[in-house]
Amino acid sequence: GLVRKPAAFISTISDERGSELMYSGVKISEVFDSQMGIGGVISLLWFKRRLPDVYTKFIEMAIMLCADHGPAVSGALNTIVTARAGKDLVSSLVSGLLTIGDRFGGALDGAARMFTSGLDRGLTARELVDEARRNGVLLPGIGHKIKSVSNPDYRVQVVKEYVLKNFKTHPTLDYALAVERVTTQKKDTLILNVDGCIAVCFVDLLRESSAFTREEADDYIKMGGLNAIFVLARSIGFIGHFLDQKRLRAPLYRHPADDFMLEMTEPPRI
Ligand code: Q5B
Repeated sequence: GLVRKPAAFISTISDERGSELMYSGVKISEVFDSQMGIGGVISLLWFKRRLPDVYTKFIEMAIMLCADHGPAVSGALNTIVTARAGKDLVSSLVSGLLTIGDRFGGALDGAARMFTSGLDRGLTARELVDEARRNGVLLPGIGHKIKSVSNPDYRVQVVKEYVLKNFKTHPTLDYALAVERVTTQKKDTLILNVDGCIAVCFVDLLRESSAFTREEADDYIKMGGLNAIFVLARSIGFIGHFLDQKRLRAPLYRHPADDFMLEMTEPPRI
């Protein structure tokens, strides 16, 4: 009989072989006819299902709110310096993206894991904070360089208000807000930041929307894909910074010498 050649790889999210491109089984014409927007496309290609509008709108809000946060943040600065060194779009974008991690923009996955771990083990907010301190770790999703209780982050307020109003239940957000009440007692910059807020709300989307089984939801939390929201969103801003520098014909960047301190060690004696 016929011997089937083993497949080189398996792919399950899109198919371009027929007369119409399909995203997770949905024809591209249907994607447009139903006006599902970028949130709907993300729900098809990332989660292989069509999420209700209330959740695709949340995803779109998160993307819009994280698209940029000025030129001073790590990633934008890298993109700007790279563009001014004469490099191309992809190199400049990638150099910005590579700064995203535990400290800058990439705290979503850590926050999702930390807050669900505390919640699932039945720890009070105070117990979670004390445990982190004992283990010598910072709580991902808590703290901001310039935003604080007295200088609140509008982005966090918008996401929080939307989820409190529109999600059926939001236990992870409630828990994170309880943790914020504890951490801000120590310092008023130790707020639930934009990474942390979007992450815990995403956990509530995964766990509470009825669109995922609990096993699927916890698998997404473990696999480390939530940073994708920030990565995708901030790519919009980094591309903007690249175009901005090129438009401005900005020359090669050199950091001003009066802005750093050179500490030279004595040469070894011979
Ligand atoms: N302490 C964000 O540090 C920052 C603590 C904490 C417990 C914490 C820091 C941190 C976790 C990672 C995180 C995402 C580095 C941030 C983002 C996107 C952005 C960026 C933008 C955008 C700020 C002072 C005292 C010390 C610390 C304690 C600090 N954080 N304790 N849990 N999480 N957070 N990153 O201000 O006793 O005095 O030694 O790593 O969530 O990236 O706009 O800039 O859109 O682009 O330098 O918004 O919080 O604070 O290091 O001086 O700490 O608070 O142990 O205690 P800071 P430090 P002590 S959103």
